[in-house]
Amino acid sequence: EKYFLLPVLFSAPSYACKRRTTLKNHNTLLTEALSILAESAELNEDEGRGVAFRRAAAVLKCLPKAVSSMEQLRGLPCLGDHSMRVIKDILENGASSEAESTKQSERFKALKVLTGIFGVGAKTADRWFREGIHSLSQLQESGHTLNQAQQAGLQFYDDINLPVSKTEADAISEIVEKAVHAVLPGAEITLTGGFRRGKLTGHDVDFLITHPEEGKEEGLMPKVVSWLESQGFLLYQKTTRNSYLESKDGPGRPASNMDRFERCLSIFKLTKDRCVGQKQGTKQSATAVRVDLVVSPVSQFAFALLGWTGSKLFERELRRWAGHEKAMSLSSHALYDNKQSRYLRASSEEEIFAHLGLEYIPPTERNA
Ligand code: DCP
Ligand code: MG
Repeated sequence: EKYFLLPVLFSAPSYACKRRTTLKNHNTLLTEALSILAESAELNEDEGRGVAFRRAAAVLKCLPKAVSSMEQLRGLPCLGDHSMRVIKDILENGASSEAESTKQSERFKALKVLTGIFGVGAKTADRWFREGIHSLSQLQESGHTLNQAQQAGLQFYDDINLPVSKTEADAISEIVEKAVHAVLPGAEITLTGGFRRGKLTGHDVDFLITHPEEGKEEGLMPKVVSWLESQGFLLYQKTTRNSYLESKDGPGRPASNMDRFERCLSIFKLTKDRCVGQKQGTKQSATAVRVDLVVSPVSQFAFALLGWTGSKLFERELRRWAGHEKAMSLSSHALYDNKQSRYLRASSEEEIFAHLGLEYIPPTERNA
């Protein structure tokens, strides 16, 4: 008698918002290569190609085991010809030649360095690159006038490009709570973004602030910012006011995924006690940390929380599901049912998933 080992066949729903994606990734070699190609596409402002690689990487992230052969992938969604070639290359040769050459290309390296400056996006980086600016020193010598954000981005470049740890995020949380409670007792602060999904590091720290009494949150941000400034916690900040009511988004067309909350993009100064050894005692050192503060009225809080928890792909897929499968428009402010021509209220993330006809996925499983 002969026994044949059948390969484990994988399957997964094609919408990332229907999958449970924890931080345990059994296919990092594959997903890292696909992420490089996604990043490169995004830096080249090829959004479609970027999303295709992100979707492919996300499908592999949710698999319960490492992929060992191409046959196992039959039947998996979101894996296009290009992604399949990349995966095949890695399974056969241990690495993707395309991802490797991308990583080493002058353009990719330069665009990474330049977009590493807070306030510099793909467009600006590409323009500078074509002018022959490939490094920070070349940028400084170029005599380009930088805006305030970019100047701060350059000044704190090294700190900002270091990952933020959970410990640092917790320290920032304490400061933000102190600031918010000093100016509005009863206000509530929630850590969102990657840290809410259980990540141990992030590129920034994201907070959502609200007050249980609707309207009490109005005018909060400038007060919080003043308090933080007076205590010397801010190295940079730019506040944009709430523009939801005057926006043209309206029913059926909150197409833009940019939300319109009162938002503060900032750079915090975080001082930490660093043990330098028993003899020398403790020394104080400081680091710069990117922090995003968002204020939401409590009536929109559940939508804001869902929208700011991510991951970016999970959010995109939620909106795609809502629009394509349910004829609904989901934003970080509201959910509109196009068939019933009305807004659907929700006071928790669970209710929003239910409105969308989706099984509830907790934050730690939204790491698509
Ligand atoms: N987001 C949004 N609109 C924006 C910016 C962000 O809806 N204009 C959402 C999507 C993100 C989440 O907020 O998932 C947080 O944004 P980040 O860029 O900070 O992403 P993460 O926190 O997931 O990643 P990181 O850990 O690198 O900070
Ligand atoms: Mg974040």
